[in-house]
Amino acid sequence: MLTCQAQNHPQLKKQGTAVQLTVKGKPFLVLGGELGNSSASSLPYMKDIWATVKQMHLNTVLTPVYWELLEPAEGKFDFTLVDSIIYQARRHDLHLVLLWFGAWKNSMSCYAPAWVKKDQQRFPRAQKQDGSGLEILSAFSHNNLTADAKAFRILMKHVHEIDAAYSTVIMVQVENEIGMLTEAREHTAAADAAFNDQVPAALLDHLNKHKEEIVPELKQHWGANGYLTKGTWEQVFGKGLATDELFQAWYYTTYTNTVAREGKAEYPLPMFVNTALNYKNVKPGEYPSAGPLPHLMDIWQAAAPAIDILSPDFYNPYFKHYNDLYTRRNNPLFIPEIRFEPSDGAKAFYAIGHYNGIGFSPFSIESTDKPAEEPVAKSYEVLRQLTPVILAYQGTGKIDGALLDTTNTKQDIPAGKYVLSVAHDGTLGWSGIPRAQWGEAGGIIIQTGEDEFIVAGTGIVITFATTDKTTPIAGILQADEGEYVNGEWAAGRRLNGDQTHQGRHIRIPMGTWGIQ
Ligand code: N0T
Repeated sequence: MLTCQAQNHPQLKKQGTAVQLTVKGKPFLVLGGELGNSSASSLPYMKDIWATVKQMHLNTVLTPVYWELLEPAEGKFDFTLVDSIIYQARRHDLHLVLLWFGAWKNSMSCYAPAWVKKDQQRFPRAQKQDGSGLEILSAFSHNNLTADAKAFRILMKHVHEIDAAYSTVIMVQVENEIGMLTEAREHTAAADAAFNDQVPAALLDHLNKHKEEIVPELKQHWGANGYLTKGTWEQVFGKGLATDELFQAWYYTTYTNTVAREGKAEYPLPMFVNTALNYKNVKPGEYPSAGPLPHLMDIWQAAAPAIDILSPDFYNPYFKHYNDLYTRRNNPLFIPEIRFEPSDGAKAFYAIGHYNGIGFSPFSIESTDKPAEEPVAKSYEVLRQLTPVILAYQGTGKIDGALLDTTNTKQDIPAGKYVLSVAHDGTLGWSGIPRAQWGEAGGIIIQTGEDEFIVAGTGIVITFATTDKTTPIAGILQADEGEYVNGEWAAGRRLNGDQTHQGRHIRIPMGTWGIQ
């Protein structure tokens, strides 16, 4: 039975067009929140946080594991913090996603232990073109890689020992927001030598093999009319910052893959990397470059088979835009960070319903005085009830999400012989709330039968049209509000009259959350 247990660790599995996380053999939806960077370094500080996140209906906490505190002296590991966090999470019936703050944290190497930071000969830093050093460990150093990967491997071995039977820990993030600054690539002697060397055949082979599918932003880089043939980086991809970034990406990726692979050798949990998204009109080097950015997805996929997911961190408002980009190339959507703000409530529905998202997680989730009042908490309560249904339908084409705001007020969702038109509740003009204060509305729509739908969310109004030319209108036969109790539908009021605008629509008003 040992092998049986070994195969029962959390893993990613395909269901239709979706990829789902399974925990203890069953699909799992991450209703998460990430702790502030320094919170998990102090057990007294953590004390009240568990109650806060429970009030917000989280089922998973994303927590850093700090290399400097895990391995304060070389080869001497201190598991006190990791153990306590795991035991406390378990006691609160919460899962954990561990974030390995190893060699890189938001480009920098601030979480490297003192014995690494102090020995720059043995653990070299990245250098700029003028030879000055950066507070960034070089990706071209075997010593850096070995030290980082070894610590990570020992962490995963330990997590396996204390947690494989419980699956408290369900996924692991490798490093954090990897990205080169303030130049597009490193200029150490080792980096320069690699740059003037041949482009690795593995990369050329991968790009040639996937020529038709690779993302257009990468393809445009060399035209991609013909096949790539061998040469140095500049011979193959041309001279310029874009090539510098691509080169650096390959080496970040191979490095990160080795760290992940070492960890998986002890305990093969699903592993992901997260991304500091760049913004328009900045050059490589000016934004954290060479990380798992949308234009570099193919590089990361080519070099990092041990990384299962490339994740976006949202600190910009372009939610649909970046989710569309990150769901290319068969990449599953997991959002480990999004700025903690009221719109998260609506966005959680959309990520999970529209993109078959594995999970959602506002950053610094403990930063609230009124946890139960947070929009995301209210959405999580609805999503918690609906989880079995959502998981059963993800990947089947019968689930979708809506995300609406003051400029994007209506979304049509085709569903069999119907078209559901989901509009922002503000468009009715019934609430008296000025347009500027509408806020985001969002929901999930699941078609559970030819003529039956479950809708859940906040601030949405749904009308129905028919695509069947022989019936002039689609009306509402029956509308019930209710909740799911242990996965079973428990109907509340039969909604009719004013609640359906006398049979014209289904409505979950702004400022309320519900399931119908
Ligand atoms: C995130 C977080 C934490 C145009 C920032 C976001 C977390 C890291 N970095 O609080 O540091 O560990 O992953 C960087 C996004 C910059 C905002 C750019 C606005």
